[in-house]
Amino acid sequence: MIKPDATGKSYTGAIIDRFLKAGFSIKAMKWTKLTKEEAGAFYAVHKERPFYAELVEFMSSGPIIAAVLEKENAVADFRKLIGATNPAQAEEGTIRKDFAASVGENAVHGSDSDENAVIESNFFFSQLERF
Ligand code: 3AN
Repeated sequence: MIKPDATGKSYTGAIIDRFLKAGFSIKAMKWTKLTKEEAGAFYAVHKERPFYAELVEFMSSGPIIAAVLEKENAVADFRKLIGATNPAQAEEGTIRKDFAASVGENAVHGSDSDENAVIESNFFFSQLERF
């Protein structure tokens, strides 16, 4: 997902370019906006964390881009490409280093496992919308 901070600053094209240059292929993509309920459901695993309310508020504050990306070793390679959750700790050349402002508003989300990638893909896309 490209998050509302990044869509709001018009970083969308530059970030998608990073995905493609890193060898990911796009299997599905949509520009949409989450309601609070949808953002809450997407991040339900973080329900007990102190930042959950702030996260739900932020993720429903503006448009996002949801995408299904394909590559060998996609989960690990995507996390390398986006960098650490906190952009202050992200390596040079990573998306979060270059486009993120803070740990809460950190430009992109990446699935943390193949299992969650399937769950998160199904959250956003029907079978008709991907190939
Ligand atoms: P990642 O997105 O790198 O997998 P997670 O799963 O630890 O990071 O956190 C999920 C999301 O919650 C992050 N993308 C970030 O936007 C938000 N988040 C994590 N830690 C904090 C925090 N300390 N304060 C505010 N938001 C946070």
